[in-house]
Amino acid sequence: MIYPSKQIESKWQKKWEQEKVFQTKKNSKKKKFYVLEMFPYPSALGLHMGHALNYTIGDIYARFKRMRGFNVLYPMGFDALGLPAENAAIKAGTHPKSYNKKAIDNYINQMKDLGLSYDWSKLVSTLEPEYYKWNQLFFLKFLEKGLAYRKKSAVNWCPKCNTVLANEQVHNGRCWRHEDTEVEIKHLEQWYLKTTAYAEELLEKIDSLQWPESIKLMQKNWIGKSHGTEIIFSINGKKWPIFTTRPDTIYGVTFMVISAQHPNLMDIVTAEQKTAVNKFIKKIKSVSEKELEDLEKEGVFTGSYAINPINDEKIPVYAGNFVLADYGSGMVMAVPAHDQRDFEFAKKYKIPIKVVIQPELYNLNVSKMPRAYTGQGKLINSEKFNGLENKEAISEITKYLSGKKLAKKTTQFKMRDWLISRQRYWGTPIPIIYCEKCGIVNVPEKDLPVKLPEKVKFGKGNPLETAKQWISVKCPKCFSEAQRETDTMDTFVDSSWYYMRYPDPKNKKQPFDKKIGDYWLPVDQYIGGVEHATMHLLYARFWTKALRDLGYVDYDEPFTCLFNQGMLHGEEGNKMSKSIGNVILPETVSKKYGIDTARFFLMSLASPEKARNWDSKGIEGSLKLIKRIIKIYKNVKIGKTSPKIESKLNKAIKDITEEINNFKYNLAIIKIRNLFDSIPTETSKDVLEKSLKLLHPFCPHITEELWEKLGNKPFLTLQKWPKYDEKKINPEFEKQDQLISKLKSDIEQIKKLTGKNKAKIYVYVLPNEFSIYNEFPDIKLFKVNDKNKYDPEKKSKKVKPGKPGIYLE
Ligand code: ANZ
Ligand code: ZN
Ligand code: ZN
Repeated sequence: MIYPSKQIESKWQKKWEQEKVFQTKKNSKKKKFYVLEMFPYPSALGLHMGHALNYTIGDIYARFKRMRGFNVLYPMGFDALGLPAENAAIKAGTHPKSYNKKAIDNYINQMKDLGLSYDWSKLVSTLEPEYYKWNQLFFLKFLEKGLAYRKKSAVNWCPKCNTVLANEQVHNGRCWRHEDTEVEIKHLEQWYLKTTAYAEELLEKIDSLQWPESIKLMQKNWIGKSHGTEIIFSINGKKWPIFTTRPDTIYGVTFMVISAQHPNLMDIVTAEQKTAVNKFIKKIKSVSEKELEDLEKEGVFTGSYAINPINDEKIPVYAGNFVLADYGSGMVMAVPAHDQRDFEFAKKYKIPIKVVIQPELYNLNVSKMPRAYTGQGKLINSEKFNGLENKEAISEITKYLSGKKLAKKTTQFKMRDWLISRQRYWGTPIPIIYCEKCGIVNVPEKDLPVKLPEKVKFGKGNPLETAKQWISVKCPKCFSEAQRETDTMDTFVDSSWYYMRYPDPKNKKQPFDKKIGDYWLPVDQYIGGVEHATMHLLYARFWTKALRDLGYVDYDEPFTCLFNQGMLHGEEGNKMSKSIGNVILPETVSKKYGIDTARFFLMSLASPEKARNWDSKGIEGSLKLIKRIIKIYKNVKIGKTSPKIESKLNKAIKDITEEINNFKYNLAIIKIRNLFDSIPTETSKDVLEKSLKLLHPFCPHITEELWEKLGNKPFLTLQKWPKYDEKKINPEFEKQDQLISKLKSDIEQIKKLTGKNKAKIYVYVLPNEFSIYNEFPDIKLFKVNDKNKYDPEKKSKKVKPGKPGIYLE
């Protein structure tokens, strides 16, 4: 038996629940604080220790903020729609709904066992029609505002997911869920949300967020604002604008490339080239912007020529695989001497290369160039612009062409609109009806929610297409027979606003009450993994701005502060996974050590943002400490306090407060250990109580128990966080303390190096330092001038102030 952990844990979990301790109060005078972890999608596998780590990080923060006097909202919910659930259900031979409900119940029980202080009355589960109804309402509102639309274009298709994907969900040409699966291109008519309408604001406001710099940078790059010039070339008498960031190279253009996926490509393909172009289009795959660098550049001549507006030169136009159809105008002016992609293309198809930028220190020789020259220099072969520094030439040439109405300055964004159609069952039905007479008709708001039909056939294609009764519906406009849209919404729609629903989760009339929403939001502290940098976090920011402009919310950004927790890996350093067999389950650990021990241990392993490996031996150390604390509180004599422990306690309060606030939990843990280790056999109730409060966020159950044992009424978790008194902190004690920790770690070090784990330890100190080390446990202490000391290796000879000698035998 370790200590009666199970008994203590269930006792306090029950009490917290019965007395609704964690329910957020209405009309509180306290300042609000909203702590949130990214909600999970429920899986039958349940939570493993990695999840426990994530939620414990949030729970510690929520408990801390509550004790610090904030009105805390700390809710939990489930991202229950979506493909993983659908696939898992198919595999398990059950319906996604029952599969999910079961998984959710299990998650809730597991979360309660972890001692997480959620306000369960705020639970949100996205599979409920009462939730996804509002997805549908927002969609209709977006349609009205022009923020949702339907278009046909080349889209990314994952053959494993059997559905299209958004750009953000394609990572290096592969599906974000299937790293081994290359996406394919299909030309489909799909629903989009106009995220690009907010590109400028999404970019601009990043700087105002207290997020990790790396995530901010990823978002900036994803949005990808580029300043450049639009220059008009003409092809067969028609105007064709192109986007370039390098108008200074315009005299070096020796060919043009139009995207092979360009919707108007065929307009410029001549009769002779049609067969060749068609063959080429069939052959190539679409690529994402990131891959363009590595791609083998390929193309085919269209048969047409473009006229360069600067000198009326006639240049061939190719269709190519390395030009994106939906960036700029989908066509580029190619300058092989100064652009690597163009260079590779020119070499392959033996197109002339013309140098127009000369570096300062040497001359470029076209026939010997191993690659494009992309650096700075002076213009050559550029008529009246010769001799200009190329940076100057950018604006000079833009100005010159602008004067002739052949160019203008513009900006371009890399970000694309969000493709939200999915050809899958387990999602929010898109509230649209297709009528032969009226065309595309919105489902009237009063008919929402459009509920998912329960009876469908899973197997090939979109299961919703098998729900014939559900599909056929009367047109709301003309009442003739019509058909429902069978695409469902991307699940990232659900997670784009779930955090707005938590404060008012049962509202039947609206997605949420505006007043309640504006009180609680934005989320003050959001906690989650980095994998959502350009998916969820971008979509949620878009959603917030769109809802603001629709009058639903008053704030601009959903998540003020963001914390990215590190991953917990298996003992051997691999990602926890069932197939490797290295999954650590909280139930197992908790049975063996108690959940407080596990929580304490997880936090001591590393700084919360760092990755860490599970360590089945290390946890013993945490258990020892918990048991020691229990023993201290059992045996302690309540009486006088001493200046030494007061100093220690006040310093600990000061440091730990700061450290928890900054997510330096591992540092706080070191101080906590230290504090409990120095509690003397007799001390004041105040010292004992304050120390418990500092430990509470990490070990909530055992601290409640000891709080009660001290003769207090529950609940410790509702007590005020202790304040420190600077005057009581004595630097002299602090220094002594450091010396003792130093000695402790030195001894550990020597034990490690010599492998002498159970050795007797002899320590030699200067006479005036004797009293500092006097209470150090389990050592034999000598003054260096002690004639009778045992010192076979003469370790006492090297002793210096603050540096004791150590001998292990
Ligand atoms: C001529 C040129 C010469 C270019 C040179 C670059 C270097 P960013 O900074 O990413 O915006 N470009 C334009 N539209 C494109 C498309 N749809 N697909 C692929 N590439 C495209 O890059 C802008 C540059 O990317 C543009 O400037 C254009 O090539 C190319 F020495 O024009 B440049
Ligand atoms: Zn996939
Ligand atoms: Zn109709």
